[in-house]
Amino acid sequence: MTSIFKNRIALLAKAQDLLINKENLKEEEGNGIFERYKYPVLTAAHVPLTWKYDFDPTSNPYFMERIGFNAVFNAGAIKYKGKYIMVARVEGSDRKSFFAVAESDNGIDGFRFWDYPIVFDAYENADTNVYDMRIVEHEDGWIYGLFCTEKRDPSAHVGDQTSAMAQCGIIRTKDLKNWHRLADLKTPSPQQRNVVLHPEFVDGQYAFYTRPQDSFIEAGSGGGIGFGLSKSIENAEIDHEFILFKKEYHTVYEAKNGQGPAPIKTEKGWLHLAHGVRNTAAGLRYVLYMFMTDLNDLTKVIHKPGGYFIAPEGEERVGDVSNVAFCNGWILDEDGKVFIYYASSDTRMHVATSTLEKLSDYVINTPEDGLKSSLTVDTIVNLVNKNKATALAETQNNKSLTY
Ligand code: BGC
Ligand code: BMA
Repeated sequence: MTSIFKNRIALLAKAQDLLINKENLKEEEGNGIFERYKYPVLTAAHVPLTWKYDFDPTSNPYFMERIGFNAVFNAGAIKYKGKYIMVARVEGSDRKSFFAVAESDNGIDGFRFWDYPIVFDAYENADTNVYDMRIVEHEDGWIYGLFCTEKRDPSAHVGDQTSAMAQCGIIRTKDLKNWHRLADLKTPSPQQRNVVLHPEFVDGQYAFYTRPQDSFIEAGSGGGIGFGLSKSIENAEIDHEFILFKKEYHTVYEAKNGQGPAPIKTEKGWLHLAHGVRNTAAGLRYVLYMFMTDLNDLTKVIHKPGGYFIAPEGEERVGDVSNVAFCNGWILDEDGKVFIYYASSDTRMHVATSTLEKLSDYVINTPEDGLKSSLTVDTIVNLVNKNKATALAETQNNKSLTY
């Protein structure tokens, strides 16, 4: 064994250990709605060395990297056996992505990948790439993973290597280790991305949030977050899609939008986290926004705070696909704390923390988007007037106390 070999193993193992064991720090100055943390929680640097290096000195005397990893992002999340689990999208340097489980004891640091990435069968041998898994513990007793399966558009002409088809793949498990592939979801729309399973049965059927799209990139005429029911999950098929949250002119979801993780049930309604996209001269900008739907009618939006909830900030703005915040995983703890796992710029994972109570307050009491500058100004003026009245009442109160 050469000394290069030994030194490199020691160096790399130590650096990774330091990274994984680094304590994460809450950023103090927030907006009162959620807290950000100083360090990303999962990155390409967290990928186990055994996935990258051949540890045999005879076949790898220089201890060279044999398999490269580009990014770790867009993770689904679940609390399982007391551990905070992310099912991350890991992307190799070959641009293929796949899924891998990472776990932590406290949800904000110490995330470590399991020994192997998730292995499951290709459905009819059709996926070229898979990404963005939503993990849902369904009331039928299974844990489901819904993800986007992508392949080249078979009708694309020979020179066109970018036209593609996106659909929803479905796998399920009981232990997060053994996964079984079911048939891909069928819907009336030509393509699908961001499909999410609702955790409860609706009228005895499986319920899905969908995102119909006319072509691979454009949401097109059907644009918005859709909803549909299927009698079966083994051969899931939605006959009718209802658009519950449309994209809208001059909002943060002008170009497209999509459901994030599965919604969380609260006393007041189902709490949703979604992404909204607008097109700019510098490309697409992805931000996160929230809304709430009715407990008895899942297609009815009852609260719709204006603007974004989380937008990429500081170093989050830069990465492989810059100016992107994306979220497909969150965890609700028994004590009401919520861990929001969001990715920045298709590169790394972060966590933001809040509580169910604070998020409900945010969704219910944030003014709606009036869809016009003048109405935005009216909302500000109303708030300033209210604050003046509060201040006046306070002074009068203090005065009467001193008499
Ligand atoms: C990428 C996704 C992206 C999609 C649309 C896919 O090829 O893997 O990350 O969302 O294209 O741009
Ligand atoms: C999409 C998503 C994500 C990605 C985003 C920005 O359409 O499905 O995979 O984060 O584009 O590239």
